[in-house]
Amino acid sequence: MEERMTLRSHLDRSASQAPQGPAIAAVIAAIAAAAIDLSAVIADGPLGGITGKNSGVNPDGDQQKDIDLAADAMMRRALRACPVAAVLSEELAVPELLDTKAPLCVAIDPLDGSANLANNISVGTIFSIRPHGNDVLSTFFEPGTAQCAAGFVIYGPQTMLVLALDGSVDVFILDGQVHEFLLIKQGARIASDTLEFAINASNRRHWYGPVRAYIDECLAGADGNHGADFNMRWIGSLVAESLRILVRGGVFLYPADARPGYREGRLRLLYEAHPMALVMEWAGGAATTGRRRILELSAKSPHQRVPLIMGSARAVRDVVAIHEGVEPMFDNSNAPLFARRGLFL
Ligand code: FBP
Repeated sequence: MEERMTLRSHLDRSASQAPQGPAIAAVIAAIAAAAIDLSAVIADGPLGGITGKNSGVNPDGDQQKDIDLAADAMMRRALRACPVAAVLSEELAVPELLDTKAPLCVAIDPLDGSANLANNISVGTIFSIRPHGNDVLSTFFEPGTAQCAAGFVIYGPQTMLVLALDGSVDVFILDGQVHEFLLIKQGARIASDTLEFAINASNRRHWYGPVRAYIDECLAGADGNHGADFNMRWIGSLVAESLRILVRGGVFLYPADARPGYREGRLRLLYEAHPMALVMEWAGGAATTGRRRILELSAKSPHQRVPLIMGSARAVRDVVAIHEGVEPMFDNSNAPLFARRGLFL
């Protein structure tokens, strides 16, 4: 079998280029090592003592499970040994200060979508790395364009790492025999056209006009302005939706809606939307609130929520056009239902 590049050698190569390259590489390597351990804990599930029971409430009011707390402890322990000034975790009210002279700050969702584990559905770790600015808090409050690297690990049928670094999105798979991530796709590109959308349609009655109009057009399919039928997916796991978009295109929407607590959407800017937006853009896709590019947004509080619409560039452009009151182009009627590619092609 052809020899694949390890994450370590990939990082060694890219580290030589960026000014903070070695520090960034150290952080990614530490997150990857913790993810390998976490993937074993997740795979063992109840056999390893994970009950899936609620253990408390996080600073944002979400239920925490024992596995959320275990994942948080593993990731933060790994980051303490890195050149990191502060880490903001979904499970912490405020960033944890580490070595305040260190060059990087990290925002992390240690285990996104843990409610899915009861059904054996893929979950993930999402991370965002940025250079340490004047002080810790203002670093986290810089726009998403300040990120120097980001990505996510998906714990599914295979454990994979999707890494946005040096302007490229690369995908690695965990080789469980040797406990290493191996490169399987360099320079992943998202199909610009798509006939697949993902949204939690049970919230339709709460959506605002533009999102409803866009989804109604998708549902009208061949009878509507698109002139082609759409397919729909909703996994309820951000990492799984994001990987699917990378592999075969698509558009994902978690918009703001009229429910109490959802007026700014559901997903968190610093450790969900910003890192996913970097992955999307560097892979040729796009990410918006519907009105503003996600990467241009700055958080005003650590756990700020944001509407997130991301994926294939032309689909995102159409959603933005509807928000702006402009007639969308819907010129994707020749798009294949799924882009004819996979990670290995
Ligand atoms: P947590 O951050 O609370 O784990 O939730 C995030 C998430 O699971 C995303 O992965 C997913 O896109 C979304 O919630 C699903 O939300 P809903 O249940 O409202 O469809």
